[in-house]
Amino acid sequence: MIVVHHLNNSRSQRVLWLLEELELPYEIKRYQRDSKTMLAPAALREVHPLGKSPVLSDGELTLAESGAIIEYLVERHGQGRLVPPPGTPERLRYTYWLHFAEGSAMPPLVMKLVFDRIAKGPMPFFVRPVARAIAGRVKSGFIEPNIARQLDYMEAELGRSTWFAGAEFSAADIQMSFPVEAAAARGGLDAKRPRLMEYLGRIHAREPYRRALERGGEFSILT
Ligand SMILES: N[C@@H](CCC(=O)N[C@@H](CS)C(=O)NCC(=O)O)C(=O)O
Repeated sequence: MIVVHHLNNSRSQRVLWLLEELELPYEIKRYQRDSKTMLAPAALREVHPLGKSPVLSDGELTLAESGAIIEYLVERHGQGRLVPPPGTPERLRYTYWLHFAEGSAMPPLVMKLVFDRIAKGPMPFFVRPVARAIAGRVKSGFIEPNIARQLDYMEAELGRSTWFAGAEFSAADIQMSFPVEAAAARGGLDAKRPRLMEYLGRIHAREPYRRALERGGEFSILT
C-alpha cells in the first residue's frame, strides 16, 4: 500500500493530487506543524532522517523529495499517464520543469518568507532598524528581482503551450503548481501575469485537485 507522510500546509499536497490524478489507492499518515515554529514534528524524522514532507512509503521503499516521488509514482504506477513519450521535445520540457520547480523556483520564494519573518520577528528594539534594513536590502536587491524574472519567464512559457510541458497536462504541472501557488500567496504574482493566474484557475478546477484537498485537509502555502 502507498502511504503518504503528509504534513499540513505543505508540498505533500502535490503527492496527494498526483495519486488522485492516477486514481491509485493510498493512505495518509498525518503530521502537524508546530504552531509557533511551523516546523515539522520530530516524528517525521523517524520516517526519513531529514524530517521533511513529503515522504512516500510503498512496500519496502521509503522515498523523500517531491520531484523524486513524482517521478517514481509516474514510472512505477502511471502506465504511461501524465508523462510525455520519451524522446519527444515535450519529454525534455517535462524533465526541465520537474527540476525547475524545486531547483530554481522555490529557493527565492522560501528566502522571501525567511527574510519577511526576520523583519517582523521578535528582537531587541535597538536591533530592529538594522535587521529591517538588511532584510529590505536583500529582498529588493536579490530575492524580489529573481522572483520577478522567473515569473516573467514562466508567464512567457505558458504563451508557448497550455501546460508547462506542452499541450497535455502532465505531472510537471503538479510539481510546478507549488511555486506558482507560493508566488501568488507571497511572491507578487497577480493579474499582471494573466497566463499564470489562468493556469492556477485551471488547476484549481480539476476534480482530482479538489479530491486531494478534501483528503489532505487544510492547505495554505507556507514553506
Ligand atoms: N525539496 C523538498 C523540500 C521539502 C520541504 O522543505 N518540505 C517542507 C514542507 S513544504 C517541510 O517539511 N517543512 C517543515 C520543516 O522544515 O520542518 C521537496 O520538494 O520535497
